[in-house]
Amino acid sequence: MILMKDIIKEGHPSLRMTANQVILPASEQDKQTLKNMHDYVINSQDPEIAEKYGLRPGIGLAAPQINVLKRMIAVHVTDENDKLYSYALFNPKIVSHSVEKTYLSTGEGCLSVDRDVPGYVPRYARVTVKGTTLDGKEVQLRLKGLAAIVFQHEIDHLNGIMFYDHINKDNPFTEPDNATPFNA
Ligand code: UDB
Ligand code: ZN
Repeated sequence: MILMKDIIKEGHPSLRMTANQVILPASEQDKQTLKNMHDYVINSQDPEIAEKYGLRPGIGLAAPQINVLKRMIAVHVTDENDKLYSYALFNPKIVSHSVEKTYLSTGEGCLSVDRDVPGYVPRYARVTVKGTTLDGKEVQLRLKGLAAIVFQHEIDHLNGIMFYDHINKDNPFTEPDNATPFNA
């Protein structure tokens, strides 16, 4: 089981490294790691489990955050229509995206960052993500809103990118061009 002590924090060099492709079919060890990541995002959103184990509720997690430099992400998030996006993916990749952008009106945080970093984080409003599931099936997901934002945040971690890298340094609350806010 993944606990808070397993999640590395900003300043750790692994968060700035590019993660490696997972060789498919995935090894049992890689599958177990990805399952544990998926369990974390699910369990951490259960108030009783979160309280018992001291978990910070997370909607996404990328393997580099547990110091595993492999291209694996887990997401468990409900969109504004109560549709659940619960995925554990090997080698996720954005294969296309909208011109239109979005940003979380509240700004972003990160399980690996223990401070508030104010500002808008420009994201694509819609993305198509391809990846391979724990069952070895290739999937293509069309995402918008919060689900699109989470996948972009997690895939950034695979490339050593932190959310605040995208914040405008002169004016953190500059509205990105072509953007509609996402109101959480
Ligand atoms: C999160 N959760 O899990 F808009 F219902 C964040 C933390 C860092 C605040 C725990 C979050 O943004 N929850 C949320 C947002 C909403 C509506 C709602 C719940 N992450 C995951 C992470 O750090 N992965 O690496 C950060 C998010 C920022 C934008 C997407 C992921
Ligand atoms: Zn993060």
